Amino acid sequence: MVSISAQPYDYELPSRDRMALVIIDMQRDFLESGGFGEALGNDVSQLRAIVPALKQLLDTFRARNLPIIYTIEGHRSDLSDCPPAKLRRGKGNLKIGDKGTMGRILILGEPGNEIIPELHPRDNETVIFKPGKGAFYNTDLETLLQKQSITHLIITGVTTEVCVQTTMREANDRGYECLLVEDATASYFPKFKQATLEMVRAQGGIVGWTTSTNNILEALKEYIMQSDRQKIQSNS
Ligand code: TIU
Repeated sequence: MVSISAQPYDYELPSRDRMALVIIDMQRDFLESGGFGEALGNDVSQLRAIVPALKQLLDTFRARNLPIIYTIEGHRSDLSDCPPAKLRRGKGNLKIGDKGTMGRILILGEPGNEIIPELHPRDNETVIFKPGKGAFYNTDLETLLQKQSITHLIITGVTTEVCVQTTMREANDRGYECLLVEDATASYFPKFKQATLEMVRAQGGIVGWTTSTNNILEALKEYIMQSDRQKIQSNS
């Protein structure tokens, strides 16, 4: 059994294909000027700090053919999947569906809705399009995870206290073992990120665990060596 050093205690990894890297909403809408994040009044530039850590995780999962799931927050062009309350929310000049410098704000298929180029999904990787903050609400994520027997989710992306935390709580209630990667998640409000990390791992990991990218990469090296050894033994 391989464990990742984590808080509030070590996170035990399951057998090889039962864990997935989940990359939440790393789309231009939240990271670039002219998108939804800026329309809500945020300084979007600060979210880019997590891109190198995310790239390292992505490269490692890709190199080992481990499952990767991306999410994108967005709505149909006729806004039929956007509750009026969500549409009304915010005080900026631009609302969901309005035309911005990257196309219509938070609309599926628009340039602003794409995942940033550094993390762009490959054709064989899963993308979940979600109308809400949580990745389970009105999506087929749960069906997909059950079909692949995935039980462990390594959770990353933006923003920590909104879509990331909502998704992690939804997953926790459904019985998934969730590990939030501290340096691969970001918020427009650093103090909200910090509070989220603390509340997730409080009370003996009431919502899950937190750790660093380095701890994951270290543990995965050991994990891959062990599973390669087992394969060699079972073939001999
Ligand atoms: N506004 C904000 O912090 N986040 C969102 O609206 N969506 C996500 O977190 N993806």
